[in-house]
Amino acid sequence: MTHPYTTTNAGAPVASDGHSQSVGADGPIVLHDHYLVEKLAQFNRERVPERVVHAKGGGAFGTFTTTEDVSRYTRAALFQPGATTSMLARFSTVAGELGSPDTWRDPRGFALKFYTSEGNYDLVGNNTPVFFIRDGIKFPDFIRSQKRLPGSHLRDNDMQWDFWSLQPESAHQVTWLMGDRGIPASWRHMDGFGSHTYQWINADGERFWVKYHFKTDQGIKNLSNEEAAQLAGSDADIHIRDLYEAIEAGDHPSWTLYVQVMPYADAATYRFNPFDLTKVWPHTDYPLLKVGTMQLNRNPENYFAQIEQATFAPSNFVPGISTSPDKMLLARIFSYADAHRYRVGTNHAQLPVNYPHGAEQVHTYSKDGAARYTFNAPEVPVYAPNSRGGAHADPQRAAESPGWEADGELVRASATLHAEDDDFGQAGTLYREVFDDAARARFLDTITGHVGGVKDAGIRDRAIAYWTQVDSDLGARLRENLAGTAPLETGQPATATLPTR
Ligand code: HDE
Repeated sequence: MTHPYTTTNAGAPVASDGHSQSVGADGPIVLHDHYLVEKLAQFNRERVPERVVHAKGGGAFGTFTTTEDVSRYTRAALFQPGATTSMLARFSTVAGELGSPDTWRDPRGFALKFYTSEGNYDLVGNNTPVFFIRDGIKFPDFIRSQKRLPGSHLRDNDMQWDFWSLQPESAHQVTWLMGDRGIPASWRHMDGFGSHTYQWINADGERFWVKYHFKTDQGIKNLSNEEAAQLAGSDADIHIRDLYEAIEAGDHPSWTLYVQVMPYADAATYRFNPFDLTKVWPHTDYPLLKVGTMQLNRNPENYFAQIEQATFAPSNFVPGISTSPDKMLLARIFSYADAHRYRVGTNHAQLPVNYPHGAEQVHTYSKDGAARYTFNAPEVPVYAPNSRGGAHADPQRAAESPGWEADGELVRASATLHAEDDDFGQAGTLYREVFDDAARARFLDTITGHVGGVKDAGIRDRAIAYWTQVDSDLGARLRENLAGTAPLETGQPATATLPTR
C-alpha cells in the first residue's frame, strides 16, 4: 500500500513529522514553523466538554425493521409495516465521568436516533422503565448528589442517601438500581425503555398514549458486585469492547420492540398517574404489543466524530409521535438541544452523524453560526413568509402533534394523585413479586453495603425508614444487618421521619 505524504490541515505537503524548524541543527526553533504550531494548537483543542451526565459510553449503527402492523396507532413512517430505518444507538452510564468504569452500578443510557424518511426521530431512554424524580427542576440537585463532594472531589454515600431518603419518589428507581439490573453484564444483555409516556397519533388523528420496551434478544445477563468491582480494575471499558468486538465478529445484537398502548381517554381515570415517570403500567393493565426489531450491525469508524459528537434530543419527534404531559419529558425537550449547542456547537445538527439521512433535503431558515456547513442556494430567501418560493409551514401538520387539553391557574405543585399513586407501592411490588429469593438476598446485601457506607446517623436512619416503607421485612433485615456497624458521625439528630409529598 503506498503511504500518502503527510500534509497540513490545509493540504500542503509536510517536510518532516519529527523535526521542528530551527536556526541550524542546534539553534532555536522558529515561530513561523506553522506546522509545529498547528500540531500543538490542534492537540490542545482535541476535547469537547464531556456530557454532564452519561459521559462514558459507546455505540453502533444499525437498522430498525417494523415487522408488525401498528398503523392503527401511529402514522409515523418508521413504524409502518415492513419499514426499515437506519439508526444509531448509544449506551452509557449516568454518573461516571468519561474515563470511569463501564461496570459501576448505575442506570444505563439507551439512546436511539432513527434516520427516518420524515426526519430524525430520537428516543432517548434508559435500561430502566422509571426514573428517580418526577419533576425536572430537581434534576441538577439529584445528579450533583450522585457525583462528587465539592471539597474532597470524592463520591459520597451520605450525599446519595440524604437526597434519596428526602425524595421518597425515588424508591422505585433505586430498587431497580440496587437490584440485579443495576450492573448489566454488557449492553447487549440489557433491555431498553423509553421510560416516559409518549403520544402516538394515527392517520385519522386519533391519539394514544404509549410506553416503549426494547427486549434484548440476547437474554438478560448481569454482574455481581464482586465481578463488577474486579472488572472495574481489570477492564474499565469492558462494555465498549464487548459491543465493538461482537459486531466486528459478525455477532449482531438485536432487540425486539414492544409498546404498551393506552387509549387516550383512559389517562384521566387510570389507577396510576400515567405521566408519572416513577411509575410503570402493569402489563396486566396494558399488555405488550410487538412492533419490530432493532439490530446493531456496523461499528463507528471514528468514535469522536460519530459517538462523542452524536447529539440525541427528545425534541426530535416525527409526524405521528409526540410528547405527553410528563413534566420530566417536557423539561428534557428543552435541555438536550441546549446541551448540544453548548457542548458540540450551534450547528451540531449539521454533522453527518446528526444530519437527517432519509428526509428530503432539510428546508430550514437557520443560517450562519460557527462551523456552518450546509446552506441554501443563493436564490432561497432567508426569511418567511416570502413571495420568492421559499419553504413555508404546513398548517395541516398541526394535526400530527395535537397535544392535549390543559387549563388552570399557574402553580408550582406535585401532579394530582391518582387512586393508587404513592411513592413506595410499585417499589414493594418489584421487590416482593419480581425479584426471586436469590435476587432479594443479593438486593439486601447490596443495600446493606451501600447504606452501611453512610456515616451520618440521621441519614442512615432515614434510609432504613425508606426501605421499611418499601417492605417492612426488608427494612427489619437491613436494620439488623446494620445494627453492629455504628455510624462514624452523629451529624444532625437521627430523624427517621420521611418527608411527605
Ligand atoms: Fe438525560 N440528559 N436528562 N435523562 N440523558 C442528557 O444531554 C436531562 C433523563 C439520558 O447518549 C444530557 O447531551 C434532564 C431521563 C441519556 O448522548 C442532558 C433530565 C432519561 C442521555 C440531559 C434528564 C435520560 C442523557 C447530558 C430531567 C431516561 C445520553 C448531555 C428532566 C428516560 C444521551 C447531553 C447520549 C443526556 C438532561 C433525565 C436519559 C444534560 C434535564 C429521565 C440516555 O441534556
